[in-house]
Amino acid sequence: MSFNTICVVGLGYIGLPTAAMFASKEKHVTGVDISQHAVETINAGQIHIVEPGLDVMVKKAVDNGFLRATTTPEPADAFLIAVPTPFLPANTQDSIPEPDLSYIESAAKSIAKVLKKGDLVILESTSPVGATEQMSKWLAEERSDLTFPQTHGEESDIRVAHCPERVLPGHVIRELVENDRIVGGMTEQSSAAATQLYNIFVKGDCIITNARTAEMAKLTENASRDVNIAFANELSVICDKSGIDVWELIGLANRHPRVNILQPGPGVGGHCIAVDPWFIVSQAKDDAKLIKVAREVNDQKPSWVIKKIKAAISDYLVSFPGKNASQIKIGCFGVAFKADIDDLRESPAMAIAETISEWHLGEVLVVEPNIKTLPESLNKCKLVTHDFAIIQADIAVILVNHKEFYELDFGNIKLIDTRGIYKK
Ligand code: SAJ
Repeated sequence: MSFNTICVVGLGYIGLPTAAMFASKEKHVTGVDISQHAVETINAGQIHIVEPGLDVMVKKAVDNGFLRATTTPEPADAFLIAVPTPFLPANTQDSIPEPDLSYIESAAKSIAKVLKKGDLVILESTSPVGATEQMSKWLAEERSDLTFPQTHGEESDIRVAHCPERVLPGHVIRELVENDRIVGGMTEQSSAAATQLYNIFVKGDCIITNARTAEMAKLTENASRDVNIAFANELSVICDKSGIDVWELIGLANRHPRVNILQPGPGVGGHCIAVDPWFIVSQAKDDAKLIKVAREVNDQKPSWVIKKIKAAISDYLVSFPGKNASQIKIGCFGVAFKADIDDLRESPAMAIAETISEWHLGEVLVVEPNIKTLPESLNKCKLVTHDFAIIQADIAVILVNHKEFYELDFGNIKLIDTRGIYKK
C-alpha cells in the first residue's frame, strides 16, 4: 500500500493540522471544505483558525505545492473525514440531545463520486457507536460498482476505519505526532492500512481495535473527564455551603496515591467534553444514568455562579445603603471556554457574562486578554484591561484561569473566584 495522495474533508481544528502534517511529509494533500473563505485563505498560505504553529506549517505546505484546498473532493489513495458532529437541540426540557450525522453523510456522498478500488476511508470525527458502519453504507449506496467491508469483509474493494482524534486545542501540532492513536478498522485490512497511513507522521503507538470500540473509546475519554469535573463541581457547591475551600480540599484528597479529582469551575465548555457524553446517553437512555447526571451537574453550574453574583450585588447594597444597583460595576475576568485560548464558543464564562449584562442595571466590564473586540452578544459590556477593571469594579468574578490573572491583587473588591486561583 502506498499513500501518495491524501484527501482530507473538513479543514477545521483537526482536518487542517492533519492535512498540513501529511503535506509536511511530502504527501500530496487535497483539503476539502464547504467554506469558500477557508479554501481561499489556505490557498493563499494563511489559516482561518487559531492554533499555535499551524500558520507556519500551512504556509510551507502550500508554498512547496504539497497542500491545496478545494470545495470538491478529488481522487486520492486515502480519504480522511474530519467534519463536525454536533448534536441536534433537545425538543423539550427532558429530552436528550441526539447526534447530528448530516455533515458525515454529505462528506461521504461527496467522496463516493471519486472513490476507486483499493482506497482507504477514515472517519476521524467524534461519532456515536455505529457511525462508521453507517458512513460505509452511505458510500455503498452511492457506488454499487464497488464492494465495502459490511458486505465483503476482508475482500472488499474499499477499506474503512474509525480513528478518533484526541488532540488538545492549543497543543494540536505536538499532540498529533506524539499521542497514541486508536485505529478501529471495519476489517483487519482496514486497520492495517490505516496504521500504515498514520505511521507517516505519528510517533505514538497505533493501537488496533474494531470501529465500534474505537468510537466508544473516544466518547468514554471525554465522558470520563466530564464525570470527574462534575464531581468537583458538586463538591464546590457542597463546600460553599459549609465554608470549606474546595480547592484546598481537593488538593488534600489528591495527596492520596489513588485519588485524582479534577478542578471545579463555572461549568464545562468547548465542543467536545460538553457534547460527546450525550452521544453515549442518547444511545443508552436507560443505562447511562451517571453520565447523564454529570452532564446536568456541569450544565447547571453557570446558573449557580449567576446566583452567587446576584447575591453579592444584594449584599453590596446592604453594606452601602446610599448606592443603587445601577452604580455597581461588575468585572468579569475571562470569557473564553478555558484558559489561555481565544475561543469563546460554548463557553460557560460567556454565558454568565451575557446573562449578567442583560440583567444587571450597572456597568459590566469584561477582561479577556486573548481577544481584541467583544462579540455582539456582549454589546452591553465594555472590554477593558485587568488594571482598569480592578480600579473600577465593585464586584469581580474570575471566570477563566488565564495566566494573566494569577498574579493580580484584587485588594478589597468583593471577589467571586470560580477557578480558585486567587491567593490573598
Ligand atoms: N475543565 C474544568 N475543570 C478541569 C478541567 C477542565 O472545569 O479540571 C473545563 C474547562 O475549563 C473547559 C472544559 O472543561 O471548559 C473542557 O476543557 P478540557 O481542557 O478538559 O478539554 P477540551 O474540550 O479542550 O479537549 C478535550 C480533550 N479530551 C480529554 O482531555 C479527555 C482532548 O484531548 C480531546 O481531543 C478534545 O476534548 C476533543 O476533541 O474531543
